[in-house]
Amino acid sequence: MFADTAKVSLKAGKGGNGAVSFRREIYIPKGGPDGGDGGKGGDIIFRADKDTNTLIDFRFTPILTAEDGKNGSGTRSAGRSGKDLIVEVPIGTMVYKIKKNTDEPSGRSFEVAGDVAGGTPAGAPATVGETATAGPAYHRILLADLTHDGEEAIIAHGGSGGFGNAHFKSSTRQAPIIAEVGEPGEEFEAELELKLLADVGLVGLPNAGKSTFLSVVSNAKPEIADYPFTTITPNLGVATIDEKDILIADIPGLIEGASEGKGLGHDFLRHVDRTAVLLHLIDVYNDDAGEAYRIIRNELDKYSDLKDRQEVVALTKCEGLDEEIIKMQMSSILKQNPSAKIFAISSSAHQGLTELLRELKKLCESRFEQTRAKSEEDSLDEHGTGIPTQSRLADEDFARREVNSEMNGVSSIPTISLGNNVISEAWQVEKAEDGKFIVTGEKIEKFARRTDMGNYASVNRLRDIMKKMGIRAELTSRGAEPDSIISIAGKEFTLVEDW
Ligand SMILES: Nc1nc2c(ncn2[C@@H]2O[C@H](COP(=O)(O)OP(=O)(O)OP(=O)(O)O)[C@@H](O)[C@H]2O)c(=O)[nH]1
Ligand SMILES: [Mg+2]
Repeated sequence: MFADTAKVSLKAGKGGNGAVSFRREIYIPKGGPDGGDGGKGGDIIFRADKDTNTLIDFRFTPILTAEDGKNGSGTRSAGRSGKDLIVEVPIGTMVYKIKKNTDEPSGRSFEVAGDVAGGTPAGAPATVGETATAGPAYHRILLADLTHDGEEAIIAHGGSGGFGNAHFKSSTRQAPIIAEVGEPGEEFEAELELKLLADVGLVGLPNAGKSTFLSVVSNAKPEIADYPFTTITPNLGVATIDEKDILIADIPGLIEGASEGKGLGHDFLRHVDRTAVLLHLIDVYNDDAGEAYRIIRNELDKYSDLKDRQEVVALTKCEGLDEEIIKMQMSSILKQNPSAKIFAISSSAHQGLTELLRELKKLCESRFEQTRAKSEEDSLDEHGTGIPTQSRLADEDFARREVNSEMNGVSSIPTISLGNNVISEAWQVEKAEDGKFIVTGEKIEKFARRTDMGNYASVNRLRDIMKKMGIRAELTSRGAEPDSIISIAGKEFTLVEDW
């Protein structure tokens, strides 16, 4: 079975706890603090792999977990980091984080109007309600678009390990008994979507001769038969023309209503979505080639992204056929589209194939030139994220193969992942109905997650940090009393110790 979408639950490793420990040596009765740090939790990394073809495995293993970091110990021994989990996916896999629109940031137990901290990672475009599978009230955030073999992206970050008490020694604190706990790893639902990347996408009615064409011009060996919908999963093949490789994708035949999901329709249109050029094949034995052209063209026009894609038309099975009939079919197509470029070919007799492949190559190259010129103008897309827009991807891939053969591969498409390098110091205080004060904000939540709540000294350190960040002053001005409950990232404590 072919699977081109999948949903998975991801849980990156938790960071190990830092240790509280003191040196004990024969001649040093009161040694200094030597508690080591906890190890980092393992990341979940997705890697594009040319030998993986479908997302089917994720239907059987929908939960992916990376290893936790180990706790630190005495003699400044750091805990071992958790092993990263490497997940192999097909080339062309897009990874989205699913975010329910009702999702609350960690630790929140009530609704606050407006946007909340810790939502969309900086720069990542959020797409609202793209698919029906995750229900209406959610949006997806693109984390990575893995477009070439071996490309990797960290999808879920493991938590940092906590500092051991060796870190907390200062001139005024000679024997610190505090250590941090490890942070939890990122945990969320993700949606995977596979979109084939090719230079040329084959479209046409069932039985038009698409798979036969692919089998003759490329190394691919698709199934071919004289009945509709022989092809039920996409095939990829490489055709070489004038020392240039063209990657061609063959998809199941389209029928009227395909853009609304009829036949195998819509699911497969997405696979030609990222191709630079469409090759529209029409069986010359159709009663009316113009009508066959119109039906497919109509579906492509309704599938918005394909509307303006460059197109070449070829009448198939033309071997031994009367010139007059071929001309008649061509003029019928031209009535539908006066500027259509039409070739007459025969895959079985190998006629007209070289000319057609040359034309496809020319169009792929000119499309690539155009996009290169455009991307020089605006090297970042409209979101300023550096993520190439989808229509650009096929071209970049086309270019990359050229570069690969000449220079052994230096270009790469940038991918994004949940970067947590820049931590926002901003925070917010809200008073909940039950009288608790909820503090949110990336940095303070990070500290709170690392605080060992069972250790009064650690909690006091968190209180100190709140004071330094100005949060305490705000709490007091909002009416917080010493015994008020403060809640940060799900951890609760009183504003002042011993209340
Ligand atoms: N005479 C002749 N027959 C051809 C030619 N190309 C394809 N055919 C025949 O047309 C029939 C359909 O070919 P396929 O390549 O399976 O057609 P398809 O477009 O892939 O069909 P689906 O996968 O069902 O959408 C098969 O019986 C082929 O042998 C050709 O150049 N000449
Ligand atoms: Mg086929």
